Amino acid sequence: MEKVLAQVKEAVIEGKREETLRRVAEAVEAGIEPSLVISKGLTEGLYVVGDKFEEGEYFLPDMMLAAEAMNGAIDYLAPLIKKSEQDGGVRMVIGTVKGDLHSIGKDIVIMMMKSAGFDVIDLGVDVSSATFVEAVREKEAAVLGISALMTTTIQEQKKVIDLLKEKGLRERVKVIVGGAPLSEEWAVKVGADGYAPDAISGVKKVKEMLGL
Ligand code: B12
Repeated sequence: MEKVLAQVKEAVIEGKREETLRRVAEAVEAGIEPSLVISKGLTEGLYVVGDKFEEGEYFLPDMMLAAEAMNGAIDYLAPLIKKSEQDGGVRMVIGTVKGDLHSIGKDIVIMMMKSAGFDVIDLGVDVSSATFVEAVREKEAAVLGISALMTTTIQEQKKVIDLLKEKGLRERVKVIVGGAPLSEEWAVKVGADGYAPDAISGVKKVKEMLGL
């Protein structure tokens, strides 16, 4: 199992879409849980790509190739993630903040929330505070998820929460924030109800916040 996951990770680092898909299929055939293929193979690969980019070894096109490889694999894995009906009906609105185009982490959170039975509305990326708040109101969401991947965009999470307060909607919805640069302290600072470092703990956290 270690070996095949390492091969998945390596294929993402190299930005090889076909190779990534082939390795992911091998992992699934070997009986490895799709969620583990995502967290221990694909995601770890992307984190290495991020480090290489930061160190100047990789450039934007390398990061784009890796992201494409990851997205192809996610499309393949999504239908394999089992659906559970237990929490059916609880509505969540989620998006990535304004100025931020990173979608992969958010999409994995959506996949896991859906597999746990939540009804998820995806607002996409580069979402303004006004759009988040309007969606919470219009969709009568019980949960709002706000993703931000850059130190230059995480402040937007506070703007969304402040606007919820201003519009008198803050008490109606539980807010969870996520994204690689965040921490528990950050979540408290921006006034969220919770934070989770990854999609699986995100599902747990949301259930806990709702008392499910
Ligand atoms: C892939 C990638 C891209 C892709 C994105 C493709 C896409 N469709 O998403 C592309 C190539 C487009 C891209 C562009 C850029 N990127 Co980029 N990118 C990355 C990279 C390598 C991986 C991100 C990723 O997908 N990770 C995998 C997923 C699974 O992990 P995740 O996003 O962290 O999500 C998990 C958790 O955080 C959590 N989570 C996430 N959201 C939420 C929400 C909720 C509610 C919850 C509960 C949990 C949760 O759960 C997820 C699943 O477990 C990161 C490196 C890194 N360390 O993050 C850089 C990184 C984020 N990018 C960076 C930069 C600088 C850029 C660019 C500015 C580059 C440029 N010069 O143009 C642009 C910005 C574009 C923009 N305006 O947004 C920097 C940001 C630095 C900073 N200031 O903080 C990073 C950190 C790379 C680096 N080390 O320098 N990028």
